[in-house]
Amino acid sequence: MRTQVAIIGAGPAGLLLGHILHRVGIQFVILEQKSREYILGRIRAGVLEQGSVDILHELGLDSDLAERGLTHHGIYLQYEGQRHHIDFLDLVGRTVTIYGQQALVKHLLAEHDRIGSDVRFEVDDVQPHEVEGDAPFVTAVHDGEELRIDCDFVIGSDGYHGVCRPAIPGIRALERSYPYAWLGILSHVPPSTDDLIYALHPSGFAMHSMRSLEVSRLYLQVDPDESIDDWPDDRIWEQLQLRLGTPGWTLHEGAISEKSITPMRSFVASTLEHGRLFLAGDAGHIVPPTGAKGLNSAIADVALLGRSLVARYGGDEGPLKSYSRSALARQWKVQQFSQWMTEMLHVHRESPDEATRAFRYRTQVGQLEYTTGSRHAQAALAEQYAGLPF
Ligand code: RFL
Ligand code: PHB
Repeated sequence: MRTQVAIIGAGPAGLLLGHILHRVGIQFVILEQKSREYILGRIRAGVLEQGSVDILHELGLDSDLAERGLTHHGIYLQYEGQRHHIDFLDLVGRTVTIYGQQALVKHLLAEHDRIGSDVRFEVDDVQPHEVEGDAPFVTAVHDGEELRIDCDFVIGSDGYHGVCRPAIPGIRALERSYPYAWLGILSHVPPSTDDLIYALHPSGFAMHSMRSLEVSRLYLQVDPDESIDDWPDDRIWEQLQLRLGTPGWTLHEGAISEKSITPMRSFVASTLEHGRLFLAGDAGHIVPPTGAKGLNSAIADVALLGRSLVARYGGDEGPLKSYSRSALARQWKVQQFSQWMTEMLHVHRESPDEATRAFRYRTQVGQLEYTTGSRHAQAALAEQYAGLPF
């Protein structure tokens, strides 16, 4: 078969790119390794930058978001048992929206069903070929049959573990891992806070997020080699109470419906382009979740890549030629913000020396005191959290 753009991966990046192309009549096929049920069940990000919300609105993909998304004017930073509000709206005139990635994927997929897009699930052995030339193609196995899709462009929106990045000869990665992980839970209890709380505590980082006015999402810093089996519900709540507690405030507990441990990593590929193959989203870069930037970076990439492909079909090659450079330039700013938030808020236990660990902790408190005490520092945080321009 033949199409114009072969999209590999039906995460938020691939699904959104399909909609951008559909709007201008560019043909595409989306090939996804997992089942529809699997991708609809995946619980991940929860915060949309204002730019992400604006793009979904422009594309007419925000009906569910407008109904169920929760607009937040800021976040709380907590340390030494005190909670400080950072008011994004007041500082930079922007907001963020709490809307689960799971809900976004569900909506994008439902819209693909409505417009009759060719989205194929449970596709195995996907491989891009001849992307250096003018006639690339993708091979795969679907329903026991070998598939060959001839196309103009191949898009690798296949996440961190995908096949497209390794298909680029000589590609390098700049990366670092962190000596801690996040234990995340979903609980059927109304959030105990209006805005998200990010807390530094001597026992480790904790955070209170939400999915709706009925469902809370909470996270705890744990060691990366810990097993979820060592975290019965009672222990999770006890640590959340300890790390998030402030005088006169109550953290409401509820039934836990999901819990998992996620390692933390920063990763940027040296290029997002090889001939007619382009990478977008987690396929090209990963951030630790503390700045809430992974999903938003995927959306920023496809907004740029979509526009660039539209320009290319209109006869202008320029934007596509500069896609990798432009997307990576934005991504490095996002990387430094995510690393900064992560290191400021997590307890660093790796040094064997107690005095070094104590010094590190006190400088983090100093950094938080500066950040919450200076309007300039608050504005810098607000500007980056609410999102750099696309
Ligand atoms: P995805 O979502 O990983 O989708 C890639 C898709 O490609 C498929 N795939 C293949 N398909 C065909 N053939 C192959 N060989 C394939 N290999 C893989 C996969 O099955 C999958 O369906 O990447 P995408 O679209 O780039 O989207 C990126 C986001 O999912 C990710 O950055 C965020 O979830 C990160 N993240 C957060 N980002 C935020 O912006 N705000 C947050 O608050 C936030 N919180 C989080 C997060 C990620 C988390 N985890 C679990 C990693 C919280 C957590 C706990
Ligand atoms: C979430 O709601 O899952 C969430 C919110 C903010 C983050 C990370 C995750 O920084």
